Amino acid sequence: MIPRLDATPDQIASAARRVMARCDELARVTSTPGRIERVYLSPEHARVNRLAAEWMREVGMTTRQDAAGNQVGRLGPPDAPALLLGSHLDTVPDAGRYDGIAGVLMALEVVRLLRAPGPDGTWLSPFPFALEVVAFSDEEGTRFGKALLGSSAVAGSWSDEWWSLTDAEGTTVREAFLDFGLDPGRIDEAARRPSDLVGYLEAHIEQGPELDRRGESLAVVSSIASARRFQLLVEGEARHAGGTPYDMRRDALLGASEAALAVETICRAEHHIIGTVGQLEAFPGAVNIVPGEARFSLDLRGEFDGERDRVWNAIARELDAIMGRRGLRWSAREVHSAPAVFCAPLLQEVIGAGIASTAPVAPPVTLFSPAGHDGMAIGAITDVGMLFLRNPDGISHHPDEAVSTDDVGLGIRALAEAVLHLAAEPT
Ligand code: HGY
Ligand code: MN
Ligand code: MN
Repeated sequence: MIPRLDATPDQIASAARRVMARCDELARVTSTPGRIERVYLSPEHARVNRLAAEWMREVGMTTRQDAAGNQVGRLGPPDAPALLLGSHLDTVPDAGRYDGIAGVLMALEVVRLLRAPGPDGTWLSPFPFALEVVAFSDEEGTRFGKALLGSSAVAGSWSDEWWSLTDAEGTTVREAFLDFGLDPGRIDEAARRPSDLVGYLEAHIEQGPELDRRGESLAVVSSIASARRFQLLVEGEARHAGGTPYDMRRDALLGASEAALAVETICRAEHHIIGTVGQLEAFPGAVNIVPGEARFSLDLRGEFDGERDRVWNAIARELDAIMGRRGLRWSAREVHSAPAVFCAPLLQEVIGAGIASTAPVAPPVTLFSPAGHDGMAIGAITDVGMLFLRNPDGISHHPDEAVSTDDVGLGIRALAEAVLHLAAEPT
């Protein structure tokens, strides 16, 4: 017999209101007044870690900041394997206030609802496993370009190449670690062994329009898109904007622009393949000089790694053709790569059961996630499950990103019920 969550509607509503209020509080911790921006190993990262630690202790957890700057709370026997709950607290530039943040705070409310009273006012995990909440520190990769740095350290897949990555000011990851008070030499201490873990469950806003279009609040996630990110360089020849006839021009910006349109054309013809050029810059960047150089980014995702790579090869062939026609040269540097992660069937099942406990729609919606998540790294060491919350209009990575208090309440209940279903599993 699977125990049902013992929580009144008022308790759920109060938990949801607390999540929303704390999302607002964390939104005020930003490097850029008037916008939300919080990047890895920044003073803002340190401040939200302190707030998260305070809220973890408030529900009875012991807390630690790990060797990669992730904030971790734990409830339960010191030597038991842990079920990880959580998401990330870092943001993109000019971000919304729920991407990642809501998932960390909802995880804390689930712990508050599920914890069991221990001796002397302490709180315990009522399960044969411990409950941990992880606030990952760099899911977006905003500062150094490589995403999932925090969760990669937890997965034990940190690469020494990353120490020399630099931010816009030229600060390396190594220097940023030292500035933040972390010891690069101890990064391996952040790694968790598969035997330490029962699994990883993450609640996250959908960051797309599917649930809104279907009029549903929650969804099970089937898999998380694989990702590759590139920085591309196009080289032509800077020349006088007035005196240079078109037939003599090797305009790098036009080559890059044609390339960006080709990415859209090629990806639109595919299924579950998404390519985006989010950055484009011309050099030397004067109004009266034909751009001799252009740099642009490519964010390429796919449901399957092989499909994604096939499309990258098609894009590369088209870039050869475009630049050949224009007398330009191009090159690409890959700055991030992460495999697709398929959510574990058992975790999909318990999340589906959790959703069904909130509204007996049959069967719960299941969605592929074209958005990336920390589960892409954590999937290397344990099973991953994700719960999506409706994100009205699907707008995200934008200040208008939204989620309703009611849907947060349904998500908290669904996540808590999912944990109860998992705990009832014989294995
Ligand atoms: O880019 C993504 O999909 C995620 O929000 N980092
Ligand atoms: Mn994001
Ligand atoms: Mn996110």
